[in-house]
Amino acid sequence: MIPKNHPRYQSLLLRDKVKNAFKEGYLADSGMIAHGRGETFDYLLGEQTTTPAKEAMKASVCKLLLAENPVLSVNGNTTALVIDEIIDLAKELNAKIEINLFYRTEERVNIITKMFKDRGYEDILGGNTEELLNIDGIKNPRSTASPEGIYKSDVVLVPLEDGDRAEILVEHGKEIITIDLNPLSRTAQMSTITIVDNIVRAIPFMIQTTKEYKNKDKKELKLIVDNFNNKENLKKSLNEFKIKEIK
Ligand code: PTJ
Repeated sequence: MIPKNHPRYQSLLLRDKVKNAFKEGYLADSGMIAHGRGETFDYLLGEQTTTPAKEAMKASVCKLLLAENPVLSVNGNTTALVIDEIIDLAKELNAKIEINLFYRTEERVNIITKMFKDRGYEDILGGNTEELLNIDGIKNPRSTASPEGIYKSDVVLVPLEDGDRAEILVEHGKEIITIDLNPLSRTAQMSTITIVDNIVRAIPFMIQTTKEYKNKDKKELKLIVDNFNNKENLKKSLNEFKIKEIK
């Protein structure tokens, strides 16, 4: 039991979620390492959502609202940290959710599928009973793609991963939005839009933004997307990392 007055209460709560997810069998062991890496970057950001991250999220929401077949890809860490919020975001955006694991095992996929279904979300894609296709070029189990989801998607949210999937999906004509606290990760560099923020703050912000934007004129959404430059925004995000002075 973490005392509420502990100075690192929020951070320890997230660690607990990650540890429990590992014990429950759906978070990869490497997922705990990934979480630790994320914590470090978040510490340096002051554990706050920055202005460039907000700009990236606004552009992302516009892109997802303008998409024909938007998909939110979920892995073990995303499920552990924000399963309820991802379901809310998918509903607000009218997007699909697909399970896509780097360390794919039947058992992990079954547990995550059940977690979504237990929350009343029946249409979860990427499960074990589905006939999955493969995205050429990705030489790992993460290449699976649901024919109704990532395979025919035009815009995909791919949070929390550092690898080659984003660039291969981009090569296949898809627009990729990532949430990654590390602005230097390969995924952050290769994505169409990079949100440098903690996923636990980012998804609620995106839900709120979707509610505000979803009745806007398409032209207005397109203008926000057109005025967004990911390279420039990534540079601004990198400048937000400050080593604080010791008092
Ligand atoms: O569930 P699986 O099998 O798909 O595996 C998932 C992990 C996360 C283990 C796998 O994709 C992996 O190994 O990821 P990496 O290469 O460690 O990349 C994870 C990225 O997410 C790193 O750049 C971290 O800084 C970042 N990250 C970690 N926690 C958060 C985060 N970004 C945003 N919010 C976080 N809470």
